[in-house]
Amino acid sequence: MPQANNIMPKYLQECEVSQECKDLIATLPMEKGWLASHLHQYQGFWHITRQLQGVLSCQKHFNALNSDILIVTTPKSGTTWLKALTFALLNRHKYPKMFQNHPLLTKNPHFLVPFLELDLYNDKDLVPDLNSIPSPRLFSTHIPYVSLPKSVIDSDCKIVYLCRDPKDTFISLWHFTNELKMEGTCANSLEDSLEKFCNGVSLCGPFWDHVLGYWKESLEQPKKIMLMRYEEMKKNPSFVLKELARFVGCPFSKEEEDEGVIDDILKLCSFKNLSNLEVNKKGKLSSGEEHRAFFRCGKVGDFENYLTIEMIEQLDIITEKKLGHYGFRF
Ligand code: PAP
Repeated sequence: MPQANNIMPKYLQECEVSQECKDLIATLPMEKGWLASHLHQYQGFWHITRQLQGVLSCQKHFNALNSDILIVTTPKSGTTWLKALTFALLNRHKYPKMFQNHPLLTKNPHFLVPFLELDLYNDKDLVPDLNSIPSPRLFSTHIPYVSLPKSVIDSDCKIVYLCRDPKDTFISLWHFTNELKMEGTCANSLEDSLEKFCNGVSLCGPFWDHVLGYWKESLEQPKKIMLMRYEEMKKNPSFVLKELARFVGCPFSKEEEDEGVIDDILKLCSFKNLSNLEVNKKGKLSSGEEHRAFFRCGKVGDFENYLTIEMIEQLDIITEKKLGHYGFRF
């Protein structure tokens, strides 16, 4: 359901950007956005204005530490879920009673694991002081590999990358952007949106280039980058969670496994549990998006309910052409 009142939410308002960002925008290719009015193509990828400001700021100011963990995702690939899982995993000793006083019961995962470019570095004048955050610091981003801050590349921080079959990613994005439109404005048609998506013109698109950038690097640097697929997480969540725990340097002990800690984390972070919490049914992000918009159906293969055979073929052909050649398949 679109936003019901007529006060324009923050995510739809034009944000103030620095002079540097303004000057840059004047030189960049521009397209009409899915939701915000403009998308700007920077270093090969499309960003809304607010995000571009954040990317520039992060590139300039973010100082990654070796102990940092960075969740990187293509938008709508399960970011909210992975944030919840990683937060619960890292904080399991601090909050052993997962169903009593856990922060995930009262706070949305996006609040607990902020986006670098959209939350922490989104103010053109303010550079956040992140030094007091205890290690390991956990952040997230949608920034493509080529645009990551240099300190992320140069440090030993860990990157957990998540992507999802583009057919489901696309359908999720299409629903999400229509959901967030103001009441009374036209919805984006499936056909027009698909054309844009296939042409690479989507949030942090081209989708396939985003995946390829991290896929190649994950092969080169397996200790630094772990690549995950939404479909694998759905199919074998406990295996993936154990792999994730090992990768970020806090593997589950035999005792924890026997005590059911893995199952507890999965239950706490499940679609059913998170989407039914009061905070996720009623709350909003500071940028105005309603939390419930991040919990639609959480299924693999929902695209079959929306895409024609021709549309499916179109997306599959691009995927095979752009990623199959590099040995990557969903
Ligand atoms: P973001 O990239 O904008 O932060 P993201 O969390 O990746 O959003 O996208 C939401 C998708 O993850 C939704 O997919 P759908 O539209 O196909 O339903 C949402 O339902 C799904 N999702 C959110 N939480 C969970 C969860 N706990 N388990 C599985 N899927 C989830």
